[in-house]
Amino acid sequence: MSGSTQNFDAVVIGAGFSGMHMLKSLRDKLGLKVRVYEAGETVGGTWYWNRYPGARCDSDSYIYCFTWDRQLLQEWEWSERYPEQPEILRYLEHVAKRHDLKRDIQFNTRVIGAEFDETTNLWTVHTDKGEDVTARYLIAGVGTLSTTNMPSFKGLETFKGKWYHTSRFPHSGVDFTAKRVAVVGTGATAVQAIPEIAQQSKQLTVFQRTANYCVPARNGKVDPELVKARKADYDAVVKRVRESPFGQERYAIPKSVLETTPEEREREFDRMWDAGGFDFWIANYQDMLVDQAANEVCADYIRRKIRKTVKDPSVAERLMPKGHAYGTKRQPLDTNYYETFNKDNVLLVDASTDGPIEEITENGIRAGGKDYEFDIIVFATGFDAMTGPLKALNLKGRGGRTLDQEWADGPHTYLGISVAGFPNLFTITGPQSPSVLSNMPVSIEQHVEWITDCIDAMRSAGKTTIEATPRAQDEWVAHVNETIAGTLMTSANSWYMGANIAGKPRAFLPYLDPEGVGGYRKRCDEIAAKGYEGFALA
Ligand code: NA7
Repeated sequence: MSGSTQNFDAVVIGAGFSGMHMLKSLRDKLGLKVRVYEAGETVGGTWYWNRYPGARCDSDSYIYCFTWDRQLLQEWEWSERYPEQPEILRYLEHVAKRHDLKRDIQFNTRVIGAEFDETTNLWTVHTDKGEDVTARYLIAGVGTLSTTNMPSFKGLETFKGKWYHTSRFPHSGVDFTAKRVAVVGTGATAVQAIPEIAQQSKQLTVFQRTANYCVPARNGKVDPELVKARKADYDAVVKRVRESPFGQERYAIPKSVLETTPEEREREFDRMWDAGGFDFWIANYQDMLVDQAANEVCADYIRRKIRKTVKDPSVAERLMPKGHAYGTKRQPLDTNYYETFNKDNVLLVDASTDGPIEEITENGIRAGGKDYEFDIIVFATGFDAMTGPLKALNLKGRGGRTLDQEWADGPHTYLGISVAGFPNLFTITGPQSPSVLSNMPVSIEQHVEWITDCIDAMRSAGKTTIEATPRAQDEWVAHVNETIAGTLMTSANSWYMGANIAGKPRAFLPYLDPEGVGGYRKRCDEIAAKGYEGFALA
Protein backbone atom coordinates (compact mmCIF):
# COMPACT_ATOMS: atom_id res chain seq x y z
CA MET A 1 0.00 0.00 0.00
CA SER A 2 1.44 3.36 -0.93
CA GLY A 3 1.56 6.26 1.50
CA SER A 4 -1.01 8.08 -0.56
CA THR A 5 -3.76 5.46 -0.18
CA GLN A 6 -7.06 7.17 0.50
CA ASN A 7 -9.10 5.98 3.44
CA PHE A 8 -12.86 6.05 3.61
CA ASP A 9 -15.34 5.01 6.21
CA ALA A 10 -17.34 3.30 3.52
CA VAL A 11 -16.95 2.36 -0.12
CA VAL A 12 -20.18 1.82 -2.01
CA ILE A 13 -20.09 0.02 -5.35
CA GLY A 14 -22.64 1.19 -7.90
CA ALA A 15 -24.63 4.40 -8.30
CA GLY A 16 -28.07 3.10 -9.17
CA PHE A 17 -31.05 3.30 -6.84
CA SER A 18 -29.08 1.35 -4.19
CA GLY A 19 -25.78 3.19 -4.26
CA MET A 20 -27.36 6.63 -4.45
CA HIS A 21 -29.57 6.03 -1.44
CA MET A 22 -26.73 4.36 0.49
CA LEU A 23 -24.47 7.36 -0.11
CA LYS A 24 -27.16 9.80 0.93
CA SER A 25 -27.85 7.85 4.08
CA LEU A 26 -24.28 7.19 5.27
CA ARG A 27 -23.00 10.64 4.36
CA ASP A 28 -25.88 12.89 5.35
CA LYS A 29 -27.36 10.89 8.21
CA LEU A 30 -24.28 9.37 9.84
CA GLY A 31 -21.67 11.86 8.62
CA LEU A 32 -19.42 9.18 7.17
CA LYS A 33 -16.72 9.74 4.60
CA VAL A 34 -18.02 7.78 1.63
CA ARG A 35 -16.72 7.04 -1.84
CA VAL A 36 -18.98 5.54 -4.49
CA TYR A 37 -17.52 3.84 -7.54
CA GLU A 38 -19.64 3.59 -10.65
CA ALA A 39 -18.64 1.99 -13.96
CA GLY A 40 -21.07 4.13 -15.97
CA GLU A 41 -20.48 7.75 -16.83
CA THR A 42 -23.36 8.91 -14.64
CA VAL A 43 -25.87 7.66 -12.09
CA GLY A 44 -28.68 5.24 -12.93
CA GLY A 45 -27.32 1.70 -12.81
CA THR A 46 -29.76 -0.52 -14.65
CA TRP A 47 -31.45 2.58 -16.09
CA TYR A 48 -28.16 3.86 -17.40
CA TRP A 49 -27.31 0.62 -19.23
CA ASN A 50 -30.64 -0.74 -20.49
CA ARG A 51 -31.56 1.52 -23.41
CA TYR A 52 -33.20 -0.89 -25.84
CA PRO A 53 -36.39 0.23 -27.61
CA GLY A 54 -39.37 -0.07 -25.30
CA ALA A 55 -37.28 -0.27 -22.09
CA ARG A 56 -39.50 0.71 -19.22
CA CYS A 57 -40.25 -0.27 -15.68
CA ASP A 58 -42.86 -2.94 -14.91
CA SER A 59 -43.82 -1.40 -11.57
CA ASP A 60 -46.20 1.55 -11.35
CA SER A 61 -44.28 4.82 -11.32
CA TYR A 62 -45.89 6.16 -8.13
CA ILE A 63 -44.13 3.43 -6.16
CA TYR A 64 -41.05 3.02 -8.35
CA CYS A 65 -39.13 5.87 -6.78
CA PHE A 66 -37.37 6.95 -3.60
CA THR A 67 -39.70 7.47 -0.69
CA TRP A 68 -37.12 9.09 1.63
CA ASP A 69 -37.54 12.42 -0.15
CA ARG A 70 -41.18 13.07 0.71
CA GLN A 71 -41.07 16.51 -0.86
CA LEU A 72 -39.98 15.05 -4.18
CA LEU A 73 -42.81 12.52 -4.03
CA GLN A 74 -45.10 15.53 -4.14
CA GLU A 75 -43.17 17.47 -6.76
CA TRP A 76 -42.23 14.85 -9.33
CA GLU A 77 -44.75 14.20 -12.11
CA TRP A 78 -44.43 10.87 -13.91
CA SER A 79 -45.73 11.04 -17.46
CA GLU A 80 -47.19 7.54 -17.58
CA ARG A 81 -48.24 4.57 -15.47
CA TYR A 82 -44.90 2.82 -16.14
CA PRO A 83 -41.91 5.11 -16.51
CA GLU A 84 -39.80 4.70 -19.59
CA GLN A 85 -36.02 4.31 -19.30
CA PRO A 86 -35.09 7.93 -20.23
CA GLU A 87 -37.62 9.25 -17.73
CA ILE A 88 -36.29 7.13 -14.86
CA LEU A 89 -32.78 8.21 -15.74
CA ARG A 90 -33.91 11.85 -15.71
CA TYR A 91 -35.48 11.28 -12.31
CA LEU A 92 -32.29 9.76 -10.88
CA GLU A 93 -30.19 12.60 -12.33
CA HIS A 94 -32.56 15.02 -10.67
CA VAL A 95 -32.18 13.25 -7.31
CA ALA A 96 -28.38 13.24 -7.67
CA LYS A 97 -28.39 16.96 -8.28
CA ARG A 98 -30.93 17.80 -5.63
CA HIS A 99 -28.89 15.95 -2.96
CA ASP A 100 -25.47 16.81 -4.33
CA LEU A 101 -24.55 13.15 -4.65
CA LYS A 102 -22.13 13.31 -7.55
CA ARG A 103 -19.34 14.95 -5.58
CA ASP A 104 -18.79 11.61 -3.79
CA ILE A 105 -19.23 9.37 -6.82
CA GLN A 106 -16.32 8.48 -9.06
CA PHE A 107 -17.74 7.62 -12.48
CA ASN A 108 -16.22 5.57 -15.30
CA THR A 109 -14.53 3.49 -12.64
CA ARG A 110 -15.06 -0.20 -12.08
CA VAL A 111 -14.16 -2.03 -8.88
CA ILE A 112 -12.05 -5.00 -9.95
CA GLY A 113 -11.24 -6.50 -6.56
CA ALA A 114 -11.26 -6.01 -2.81
CA GLU A 115 -9.82 -7.91 0.11
CA PHE A 116 -10.42 -7.86 3.81
CA ASP A 117 -7.30 -7.30 5.89
CA GLU A 118 -7.58 -9.35 9.08
CA THR A 119 -5.00 -7.27 10.92
CA THR A 120 -6.44 -3.82 10.27
CA ASN A 121 -10.06 -4.98 9.83
CA LEU A 122 -10.29 -2.80 6.74
CA TRP A 123 -11.23 -3.56 3.16
CA THR A 124 -8.76 -2.59 0.45
CA VAL A 125 -10.61 -1.84 -2.75
CA HIS A 126 -9.00 -1.85 -6.21
CA THR A 127 -10.33 -0.10 -9.29
CA ASP A 128 -9.62 -0.40 -12.99
CA LYS A 129 -8.09 3.07 -12.80
CA GLY A 130 -5.27 1.63 -10.71
CA GLU A 131 -6.48 3.06 -7.42
CA ASP A 132 -6.31 1.24 -4.09
CA VAL A 133 -8.37 2.70 -1.27
CA THR A 134 -9.31 1.39 2.14
CA ALA A 135 -12.65 1.40 3.89
CA ARG A 136 -14.13 0.03 7.09
CA TYR A 137 -17.38 -0.87 5.35
CA LEU A 138 -17.84 -2.23 1.87
CA ILE A 139 -21.33 -2.01 0.45
CA ALA A 140 -22.33 -3.63 -2.82
CA GLY A 141 -25.10 -1.80 -4.63
CA VAL A 142 -24.30 -3.60 -7.85
CA GLY A 143 -27.84 -4.60 -8.78
CA THR A 144 -29.30 -8.02 -9.36
CA LEU A 145 -29.61 -7.98 -13.15
CA SER A 146 -26.47 -6.18 -14.23
CA THR A 147 -24.09 -8.91 -15.38
CA THR A 148 -24.93 -9.51 -19.02
CA ASN A 149 -25.53 -13.06 -20.21
CA MET A 150 -24.12 -13.22 -23.70
CA PRO A 151 -24.12 -16.90 -24.67
CA SER A 152 -21.11 -17.93 -26.73
CA PHE A 153 -22.85 -18.57 -30.06
CA LYS A 154 -20.64 -20.35 -32.55
CA GLY A 155 -19.65 -18.07 -35.41
CA LEU A 156 -20.68 -14.75 -33.85
CA GLU A 157 -17.33 -13.21 -34.80
CA THR A 158 -18.02 -13.93 -38.47
CA PHE A 159 -21.30 -11.97 -38.62
CA LYS A 160 -20.95 -9.06 -41.03
CA GLY A 161 -23.91 -7.07 -39.75
CA LYS A 162 -24.23 -5.32 -36.40
CA TRP A 163 -25.19 -7.03 -33.19
CA TYR A 164 -26.17 -5.71 -29.77
CA HIS A 165 -27.13 -7.03 -26.35
CA THR A 166 -30.17 -5.25 -24.94
CA SER A 167 -28.37 -4.44 -21.69
CA ARG A 168 -25.54 -2.66 -23.53
CA PHE A 169 -27.41 -0.74 -26.20
CA PRO A 170 -25.64 2.19 -27.87
CA HIS A 171 -26.45 5.54 -26.29
CA SER A 172 -27.06 7.00 -29.70
CA GLY A 173 -29.76 4.40 -30.37
CA VAL A 174 -29.98 2.00 -33.29
CA ASP A 175 -31.66 2.83 -36.58
CA PHE A 176 -33.73 -0.18 -37.59
CA THR A 177 -35.30 1.53 -40.59
CA ALA A 178 -35.34 -0.73 -43.66
CA LYS A 179 -33.31 -3.34 -41.80
CA ARG A 180 -33.79 -7.09 -41.44
CA VAL A 181 -33.58 -7.68 -37.71
CA ALA A 182 -33.37 -10.74 -35.45
CA VAL A 183 -34.26 -10.73 -31.78
CA VAL A 184 -32.93 -13.69 -29.80
CA GLY A 185 -34.89 -14.37 -26.62
CA THR A 186 -38.45 -13.89 -25.42
CA GLY A 187 -38.00 -12.84 -21.78
CA ALA A 188 -39.35 -9.65 -20.19
CA THR A 189 -36.84 -7.52 -22.11
CA ALA A 190 -37.62 -9.00 -25.52
CA VAL A 191 -41.34 -8.74 -24.85
CA GLN A 192 -40.89 -4.98 -24.43
CA ALA A 193 -38.51 -4.61 -27.37
CA ILE A 194 -40.16 -6.82 -30.02
CA PRO A 195 -43.29 -4.69 -30.69
CA GLU A 196 -41.13 -1.56 -30.96
CA ILE A 197 -38.53 -3.10 -33.25
CA ALA A 198 -41.28 -4.64 -35.40
CA GLN A 199 -42.63 -1.15 -36.01
CA GLN A 200 -39.27 0.32 -36.90
CA SER A 201 -37.73 -2.45 -39.01
CA LYS A 202 -38.42 -3.86 -42.43
CA GLN A 203 -38.46 -7.45 -41.23
CA LEU A 204 -38.25 -8.91 -37.74
CA THR A 205 -37.52 -12.53 -36.87
CA VAL A 206 -37.95 -13.64 -33.27
CA PHE A 207 -35.94 -16.62 -32.06
CA GLN A 208 -37.83 -18.19 -29.20
CA ARG A 209 -36.32 -20.89 -27.02
CA THR A 210 -39.07 -20.97 -24.38
CA ALA A 211 -42.49 -19.45 -24.88
CA ASN A 212 -43.55 -17.17 -22.05
CA TYR A 213 -46.85 -16.32 -20.41
CA CYS A 214 -47.29 -12.58 -21.07
CA VAL A 215 -49.96 -10.37 -19.55
CA PRO A 216 -50.88 -6.86 -20.69
CA ALA A 217 -49.16 -3.90 -19.07
CA ARG A 218 -51.88 -1.40 -19.97
CA ASN A 219 -49.57 1.54 -19.92
CA GLY A 220 -50.91 5.04 -20.42
CA LYS A 221 -51.56 8.34 -18.73
CA VAL A 222 -52.74 8.03 -15.15
CA ASP A 223 -56.01 9.77 -14.29
CA PRO A 224 -54.99 13.14 -12.74
CA GLU A 225 -57.53 12.60 -9.95
CA LEU A 226 -55.83 9.33 -9.02
CA VAL A 227 -52.41 11.01 -9.10
CA LYS A 228 -53.76 13.67 -6.76
CA ALA A 229 -55.33 11.16 -4.41
CA ARG A 230 -52.11 9.14 -4.21
CA LYS A 231 -50.06 12.25 -3.50
CA ALA A 232 -52.43 13.23 -0.72
CA ASP A 233 -52.12 9.73 0.72
CA TYR A 234 -48.39 9.10 0.19
CA ASP A 235 -47.52 8.35 3.82
CA ALA A 236 -50.11 5.61 3.87
CA VAL A 237 -49.09 4.37 0.41
CA VAL A 238 -45.49 4.03 1.56
CA LYS A 239 -46.54 2.19 4.70
CA ARG A 240 -48.75 -0.18 2.73
CA VAL A 241 -46.12 -1.12 0.15
CA ARG A 242 -43.53 -1.62 2.88
CA GLU A 243 -45.84 -4.03 4.68
CA SER A 244 -47.12 -5.70 1.51
CA PRO A 245 -46.33 -9.12 0.02
CA PHE A 246 -44.34 -7.83 -2.98
CA GLY A 247 -43.67 -4.15 -2.39
CA GLN A 248 -46.79 -3.20 -4.32
CA GLU A 249 -50.40 -2.57 -3.45
CA ARG A 250 -51.39 -6.02 -4.67
CA TYR A 251 -52.76 -8.82 -2.58
CA ALA A 252 -53.62 -12.42 -3.46
CA ILE A 253 -57.25 -13.54 -3.51
CA PRO A 254 -57.51 -15.48 -0.23
CA LYS A 255 -59.12 -18.49 -1.81
CA SER A 256 -58.29 -21.54 -3.89
CA VAL A 257 -59.08 -21.13 -7.56
CA LEU A 258 -60.32 -24.70 -7.45
CA GLU A 259 -63.09 -23.70 -5.05
CA THR A 260 -64.55 -21.20 -7.50
CA THR A 261 -67.10 -21.69 -10.24
CA PRO A 262 -65.86 -21.25 -13.82
CA GLU A 263 -67.97 -18.07 -14.09
CA GLU A 264 -66.60 -16.57 -10.87
CA ARG A 265 -62.96 -17.12 -11.76
CA GLU A 266 -63.45 -15.95 -15.32
CA ARG A 267 -64.79 -12.67 -13.91
CA GLU A 268 -61.75 -12.34 -11.63
CA PHE A 269 -59.32 -13.23 -14.41
CA ASP A 270 -60.97 -10.71 -16.73
CA ARG A 271 -60.75 -8.05 -14.03
CA MET A 272 -57.02 -8.67 -13.52
CA TRP A 273 -56.37 -8.90 -17.24
CA ASP A 274 -58.16 -5.63 -17.88
CA ALA A 275 -56.39 -3.87 -15.00
CA GLY A 276 -53.02 -4.88 -16.47
CA GLY A 277 -49.73 -5.15 -14.63
CA PHE A 278 -48.65 -7.74 -12.12
CA ASP A 279 -52.12 -8.49 -10.67
CA PHE A 280 -52.49 -11.69 -12.66
CA TRP A 281 -49.12 -12.88 -11.34
CA ILE A 282 -48.98 -11.81 -7.71
CA ALA A 283 -52.58 -10.95 -6.86
CA ASN A 284 -54.10 -14.09 -8.31
CA TYR A 285 -55.74 -16.89 -6.32
CA GLN A 286 -53.54 -17.81 -3.39
CA ASP A 287 -52.80 -21.37 -4.52
CA MET A 288 -51.75 -20.43 -8.04
CA LEU A 289 -48.03 -20.86 -7.32
CA VAL A 290 -48.29 -23.85 -5.02
CA ASP A 291 -50.78 -26.20 -6.62
CA GLN A 292 -50.26 -27.60 -10.11
CA ALA A 293 -53.98 -28.02 -10.80
CA ALA A 294 -54.73 -24.47 -9.62
CA ASN A 295 -51.86 -23.19 -11.71
CA GLU A 296 -53.17 -24.95 -14.79
CA VAL A 297 -56.51 -23.13 -14.49
CA CYS A 298 -54.71 -19.77 -14.58
CA ALA A 299 -52.35 -20.89 -17.35
CA ASP A 300 -55.29 -22.03 -19.44
CA TYR A 301 -56.81 -18.54 -19.31
CA ILE A 302 -53.62 -17.05 -20.78
CA ARG A 303 -53.40 -19.73 -23.46
CA ARG A 304 -56.96 -18.94 -24.50
CA LYS A 305 -56.01 -15.26 -24.75
CA ILE A 306 -53.04 -16.12 -26.97
CA ARG A 307 -55.23 -18.29 -29.19
CA LYS A 308 -57.73 -15.47 -29.51
CA THR A 309 -55.16 -12.75 -30.22
CA VAL A 310 -52.81 -14.49 -32.64
CA LYS A 311 -54.49 -15.04 -35.98
CA ASP A 312 -52.34 -17.86 -37.39
CA PRO A 313 -53.18 -20.96 -35.31
CA SER A 314 -49.75 -22.50 -35.86
CA VAL A 315 -48.01 -19.33 -34.63
CA ALA A 316 -50.40 -19.17 -31.68
CA GLU A 317 -49.61 -22.78 -30.83
CA ARG A 318 -45.87 -22.08 -30.83
CA LEU A 319 -46.32 -18.98 -28.66
CA MET A 320 -48.11 -21.03 -26.07
CA PRO A 321 -45.95 -21.93 -23.09
CA LYS A 322 -45.45 -25.62 -22.53
CA GLY A 323 -43.42 -27.40 -19.94
CA HIS A 324 -43.38 -24.81 -17.16
CA ALA A 325 -46.03 -23.66 -14.75
CA TYR A 326 -47.45 -20.16 -15.01
CA GLY A 327 -45.62 -17.57 -12.90
CA THR A 328 -42.52 -19.66 -12.28
CA LYS A 329 -40.50 -17.49 -14.66
CA ARG A 330 -40.42 -13.69 -14.39
CA GLN A 331 -43.74 -12.29 -15.61
CA PRO A 332 -43.25 -10.20 -18.76
CA LEU A 333 -45.68 -7.30 -19.15
CA ASP A 334 -46.61 -6.68 -22.74
CA THR A 335 -47.90 -3.93 -24.95
CA ASN A 336 -49.08 -5.51 -28.21
CA TYR A 337 -46.65 -8.42 -27.92
CA TYR A 338 -48.97 -11.15 -29.19
CA GLU A 339 -50.57 -8.74 -31.69
CA THR A 340 -47.13 -8.12 -33.18
CA PHE A 341 -47.04 -11.70 -34.48
CA ASN A 342 -50.02 -10.84 -36.70
CA LYS A 343 -47.88 -8.42 -38.68
CA ASP A 344 -46.71 -9.45 -42.12
CA ASN A 345 -43.13 -8.42 -41.41
CA VAL A 346 -42.77 -10.57 -38.26
CA LEU A 347 -41.65 -14.19 -38.23
CA LEU A 348 -41.40 -16.55 -35.26
CA VAL A 349 -38.69 -19.21 -35.18
CA ASP A 350 -39.36 -21.55 -32.31
CA ALA A 351 -36.54 -23.79 -31.10
CA SER A 352 -38.72 -26.79 -30.32
CA THR A 353 -40.70 -26.86 -33.56
CA ASP A 354 -38.44 -25.07 -36.09
CA GLY A 355 -35.15 -26.11 -34.55
CA PRO A 356 -32.73 -24.33 -32.19
CA ILE A 357 -30.08 -21.78 -33.13
CA GLU A 358 -27.09 -23.71 -34.41
CA GLU A 359 -24.72 -20.93 -35.24
CA ILE A 360 -24.31 -17.35 -36.29
CA THR A 361 -23.18 -17.08 -39.89
CA GLU A 362 -21.64 -14.28 -41.93
CA ASN A 363 -25.10 -13.22 -43.04
CA GLY A 364 -27.33 -14.13 -40.14
CA ILE A 365 -28.46 -17.10 -38.08
CA ARG A 366 -28.70 -20.80 -38.89
CA ALA A 367 -31.44 -22.54 -36.93
CA GLY A 368 -32.94 -25.96 -37.50
CA GLY A 369 -30.77 -26.33 -40.59
CA LYS A 370 -32.18 -23.19 -42.21
CA ASP A 371 -30.36 -19.93 -42.92
CA TYR A 372 -31.93 -16.59 -42.03
CA GLU A 373 -30.33 -13.35 -43.22
CA PHE A 374 -30.07 -10.22 -41.08
CA ASP A 375 -28.55 -6.77 -40.98
CA ILE A 376 -28.88 -6.54 -37.18
CA ILE A 377 -29.09 -9.13 -34.41
CA VAL A 378 -30.40 -8.08 -30.99
CA PHE A 379 -29.59 -10.47 -28.19
CA ALA A 380 -32.15 -10.21 -25.38
CA THR A 381 -30.57 -13.12 -23.57
CA GLY A 382 -30.69 -11.77 -20.04
CA PHE A 383 -28.32 -11.75 -17.13
CA ASP A 384 -26.24 -13.83 -14.75
CA ALA A 385 -28.74 -12.84 -12.09
CA MET A 386 -28.05 -11.93 -8.49
CA THR A 387 -24.82 -13.83 -7.80
CA GLY A 388 -23.13 -12.77 -11.08
CA PRO A 389 -22.59 -9.08 -10.21
CA LEU A 390 -21.25 -9.94 -6.74
CA LYS A 391 -18.88 -12.64 -7.94
CA ALA A 392 -17.56 -10.25 -10.58
CA LEU A 393 -16.23 -8.00 -7.79
CA ASN A 394 -13.47 -10.52 -6.94
CA LEU A 395 -13.91 -10.10 -3.22
CA LYS A 396 -11.61 -11.88 -0.81
CA GLY A 397 -12.82 -12.40 2.73
CA ARG A 398 -11.11 -14.02 5.69
CA GLY A 399 -8.28 -16.35 4.69
CA GLY A 400 -8.44 -15.02 1.14
CA ARG A 401 -11.67 -16.97 0.50
CA THR A 402 -13.64 -15.90 -2.59
CA LEU A 403 -17.38 -15.91 -3.29
CA ASP A 404 -16.70 -18.42 -6.08
CA GLN A 405 -15.41 -20.80 -3.42
CA GLU A 406 -18.10 -20.00 -0.84
CA TRP A 407 -20.92 -20.20 -3.38
CA ALA A 408 -19.79 -23.19 -5.45
CA ASP A 409 -23.20 -24.86 -4.95
CA GLY A 410 -25.30 -21.68 -4.92
CA PRO A 411 -25.42 -18.59 -2.72
CA HIS A 412 -24.84 -18.76 1.03
CA THR A 413 -25.83 -15.60 2.82
CA TYR A 414 -27.46 -14.47 6.00
CA LEU A 415 -30.66 -12.52 5.20
CA GLY A 416 -29.23 -11.73 1.77
CA ILE A 417 -27.33 -8.86 3.41
CA SER A 418 -24.23 -10.51 4.77
CA VAL A 419 -21.87 -13.40 3.98
CA ALA A 420 -20.04 -15.36 6.70
CA GLY A 421 -16.28 -14.79 6.44
CA PHE A 422 -16.74 -11.38 4.76
CA PRO A 423 -16.84 -8.94 7.69
CA ASN A 424 -18.37 -5.49 7.16
CA LEU A 425 -19.51 -6.42 3.67
CA PHE A 426 -23.16 -5.58 3.04
CA THR A 427 -25.03 -6.63 -0.10
CA ILE A 428 -28.04 -4.48 -0.96
CA THR A 429 -30.83 -6.76 -2.30
CA GLY A 430 -28.35 -9.63 -2.28
CA PRO A 431 -29.19 -13.26 -3.06
CA GLN A 432 -31.59 -14.87 -0.57
CA SER A 433 -33.36 -11.59 0.14
CA PRO A 434 -36.73 -10.71 -1.49
CA SER A 435 -35.09 -8.32 -4.00
CA VAL A 436 -36.25 -9.36 -7.50
CA LEU A 437 -39.47 -10.81 -6.09
CA SER A 438 -40.46 -7.33 -5.01
CA ASN A 439 -40.78 -3.84 -6.34
CA MET A 440 -37.05 -3.12 -6.18
CA PRO A 441 -36.98 0.37 -4.62
CA VAL A 442 -38.97 -0.93 -1.63
CA SER A 443 -36.44 -3.67 -0.94
CA ILE A 444 -33.51 -1.38 -1.65
CA GLU A 445 -34.74 1.18 0.86
CA GLN A 446 -35.30 -1.48 3.47
CA HIS A 447 -31.73 -2.77 3.14
CA VAL A 448 -30.23 0.71 3.05
CA GLU A 449 -32.10 1.68 6.22
CA TRP A 450 -31.10 -1.54 7.94
CA ILE A 451 -27.42 -1.21 6.97
CA THR A 452 -27.36 2.44 8.07
CA ASP A 453 -28.85 1.56 11.45
CA CYS A 454 -26.43 -1.34 11.82
CA ILE A 455 -23.36 0.81 11.14
CA ASP A 456 -24.73 3.48 13.45
CA ALA A 457 -25.26 0.91 16.22
CA MET A 458 -21.76 -0.51 15.71
CA ARG A 459 -20.19 2.89 15.99
CA SER A 460 -22.16 3.75 19.11
CA ALA A 461 -21.13 0.46 20.71
CA GLY A 462 -17.49 0.86 19.65
CA LYS A 463 -17.55 -2.26 17.48
CA THR A 464 -15.20 -2.62 14.54
CA THR A 465 -16.55 -5.62 12.67
CA ILE A 466 -19.82 -7.41 12.09
CA GLU A 467 -20.21 -10.66 10.22
CA ALA A 468 -22.76 -13.42 9.90
CA THR A 469 -22.01 -16.51 11.92
CA PRO A 470 -21.69 -19.68 9.81
CA ARG A 471 -24.50 -21.22 11.84
CA ALA A 472 -26.96 -18.37 11.29
CA GLN A 473 -26.06 -18.44 7.61
CA ASP A 474 -26.62 -22.19 7.31
CA GLU A 475 -29.98 -21.83 9.02
CA TRP A 476 -30.96 -18.98 6.70
CA VAL A 477 -29.99 -20.92 3.57
CA ALA A 478 -31.99 -23.91 4.80
CA HIS A 479 -34.96 -21.66 5.54
CA VAL A 480 -34.84 -20.00 2.10
CA ASN A 481 -34.75 -23.41 0.42
CA GLU A 482 -37.47 -24.94 2.59
CA THR A 483 -39.78 -22.01 1.96
CA ILE A 484 -39.52 -22.25 -1.78
CA ALA A 485 -39.64 -26.05 -1.85
CA GLY A 486 -43.35 -25.86 -1.08
CA THR A 487 -44.03 -23.94 -4.31
CA LEU A 488 -43.86 -24.60 -8.04
CA MET A 489 -41.05 -22.05 -8.44
CA THR A 490 -38.27 -24.62 -8.27
CA SER A 491 -39.69 -26.63 -11.16
CA ALA A 492 -38.90 -24.12 -13.93
CA ASN A 493 -35.66 -23.47 -15.79
CA SER A 494 -35.71 -19.82 -14.81
CA TRP A 495 -33.04 -17.30 -14.00
CA TYR A 496 -34.49 -17.35 -10.46
CA MET A 497 -33.07 -20.90 -10.34
CA GLY A 498 -29.81 -19.97 -12.09
CA ALA A 499 -30.91 -22.23 -14.94
CA ASN A 500 -30.26 -19.70 -17.73
CA ILE A 501 -26.48 -19.83 -17.32
CA ALA A 502 -24.56 -22.93 -18.39
CA GLY A 503 -22.81 -24.47 -15.40
CA LYS A 504 -24.45 -22.23 -12.81
CA PRO A 505 -25.53 -24.25 -9.78
CA ARG A 506 -29.27 -24.83 -9.59
CA ALA A 507 -30.46 -22.91 -6.53
CA PHE A 508 -33.31 -20.51 -5.91
CA LEU A 509 -31.64 -17.10 -5.84
CA PRO A 510 -34.10 -14.69 -4.15
CA TYR A 511 -36.12 -15.28 -0.97
CA LEU A 512 -39.88 -15.65 -0.95
CA ASP A 513 -40.92 -14.69 2.57
CA PRO A 514 -44.29 -16.31 3.35
CA GLU A 515 -45.26 -12.99 4.92
CA GLY A 516 -43.98 -10.89 2.06
CA VAL A 517 -41.52 -8.02 2.11
CA GLY A 518 -43.34 -6.78 5.21
CA GLY A 519 -42.61 -10.04 7.01
CA TYR A 520 -39.00 -9.99 5.87
CA ARG A 521 -38.58 -6.42 7.08
CA LYS A 522 -39.94 -7.45 10.46
CA ARG A 523 -37.52 -10.39 10.66
CA CYS A 524 -34.55 -8.14 9.88
CA ASP A 525 -35.67 -5.53 12.42
CA GLU A 526 -36.18 -8.15 15.12
CA ILE A 527 -32.70 -9.51 14.52
CA ALA A 528 -31.29 -5.99 14.93
CA ALA A 529 -33.38 -5.43 18.07
CA LYS A 530 -31.90 -8.59 19.57
CA GLY A 531 -28.41 -7.11 19.29
CA TYR A 532 -27.87 -8.44 15.75
CA GLU A 533 -28.70 -12.03 16.48
CA GLY A 534 -26.81 -14.42 14.21
CA PHE A 535 -24.03 -11.91 13.68
CA ALA A 536 -20.67 -11.79 15.44
CA LEU A 537 -19.64 -8.28 16.48
CA ALA A 538 -16.11 -7.50 17.58
P1 NA7 B 1 -34.44 -13.40 -19.41
O1 NA7 B 1 -35.73 -13.34 -18.72
O2 NA7 B 1 -33.37 -14.25 -18.84
O3 NA7 B 1 -34.74 -13.83 -20.92
C1 NA7 B 1 -33.69 -14.20 -21.77
C2 NA7 B 1 -34.27 -14.83 -23.01
O4 NA7 B 1 -33.21 -15.24 -23.86
C3 NA7 B 1 -35.10 -16.06 -22.72
O5 NA7 B 1 -36.15 -16.13 -23.63
C4 NA7 B 1 -34.09 -17.16 -22.95
O6 NA7 B 1 -34.67 -18.41 -23.23
C5 NA7 B 1 -33.33 -16.63 -24.12
N1 NA7 B 1 -32.01 -17.21 -24.23
C6 NA7 B 1 -31.01 -17.16 -23.32
N2 NA7 B 1 -29.93 -17.81 -23.78
C7 NA7 B 1 -30.25 -18.28 -24.99
C8 NA7 B 1 -29.56 -19.04 -25.96
N3 NA7 B 1 -28.32 -19.46 -25.74
N4 NA7 B 1 -30.20 -19.35 -27.11
C9 NA7 B 1 -31.46 -18.94 -27.32
N5 NA7 B 1 -32.18 -18.22 -26.44
C10 NA7 B 1 -31.57 -17.89 -25.29
O7 NA7 B 1 -33.80 -11.95 -19.57
P2 NA7 B 1 -34.54 -10.56 -19.80
O8 NA7 B 1 -33.48 -9.58 -20.11
O9 NA7 B 1 -35.66 -10.71 -20.73
O10 NA7 B 1 -35.16 -10.24 -18.43
C11 NA7 B 1 -34.36 -10.19 -17.27
C12 NA7 B 1 -35.03 -9.38 -16.22
O11 NA7 B 1 -34.73 -8.01 -16.39
C13 NA7 B 1 -36.50 -9.37 -16.22
O12 NA7 B 1 -37.02 -10.54 -15.74
C14 NA7 B 1 -36.82 -8.17 -15.40
O13 NA7 B 1 -36.70 -8.47 -14.03
C15 NA7 B 1 -35.79 -7.22 -15.80
P3 NA7 B 1 -35.05 -19.44 -22.02
O14 NA7 B 1 -36.30 -18.91 -21.40
O15 NA7 B 1 -33.88 -19.41 -21.06
O16 NA7 B 1 -35.21 -20.73 -22.67
